[in-house]
Amino acid sequence: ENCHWDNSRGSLIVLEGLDRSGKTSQSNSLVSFLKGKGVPVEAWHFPDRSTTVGGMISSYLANKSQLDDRTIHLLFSANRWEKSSLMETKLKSGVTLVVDRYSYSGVAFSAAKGLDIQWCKAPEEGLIAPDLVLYLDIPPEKAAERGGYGSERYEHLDFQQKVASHYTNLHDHTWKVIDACQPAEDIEKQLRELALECISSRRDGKPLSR
Ligand code: DGP
Ligand code: NA
Ligand code: NA
Repeated sequence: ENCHWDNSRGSLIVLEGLDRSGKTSQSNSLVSFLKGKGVPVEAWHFPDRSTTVGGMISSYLANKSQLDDRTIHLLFSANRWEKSSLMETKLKSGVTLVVDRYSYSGVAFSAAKGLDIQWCKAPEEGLIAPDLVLYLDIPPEKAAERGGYGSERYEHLDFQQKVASHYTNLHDHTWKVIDACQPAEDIEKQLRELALECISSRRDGKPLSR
């Protein structure tokens, strides 16, 4: 039975995890499920490679350009900022956004290069805060076994191990940690329940926070 989702803002639901944690297929599956329930919802993904800034990020990830660590950090952040007013408009109009990666990726991946964590967090301050972060937890070694990494810059086991250790320091009250080594259907089921619970509780009118 579909619920009535009107009169409430949308939820900002973020999926995080290492490369090859299954995030992208899980977020697509979650969005299809929510659409089927009548929830106004869109799938988003950062980095958004379709913008000018996103093109620079994409070229960097493909090793086609070199940028210093702080420069690329700020570009990833700018890529979230350039979408933030659209994000706000969508959420306020009642659309739930399921976002594959957000500020936590920004901090975990740059901190893995040795950059200071507070410095990494600073440009993220003021972005819209997620209502729910679904962390797909997988040991880096297991992720590496999953058909191997692609050829992008960060897709190496030693780097992913560092990213994993930084992610564990970023958990806050909005996080739910899901064991990503479970069968895909079990993960799907848990994500669906958590997302529906989050969306229903938005009807209490909790405002967006930063
Ligand atoms: P994806 O398109 O989700 O596969 O992400 C591309 C790669 O970029 C992936 O290795 C994760 C990494 N990444 C995503 N967001 C950020 C960010 O904000 N900062 C940094 N340094 N890396 C990021
Ligand atoms: Na990737
Ligand atoms: Na991905």
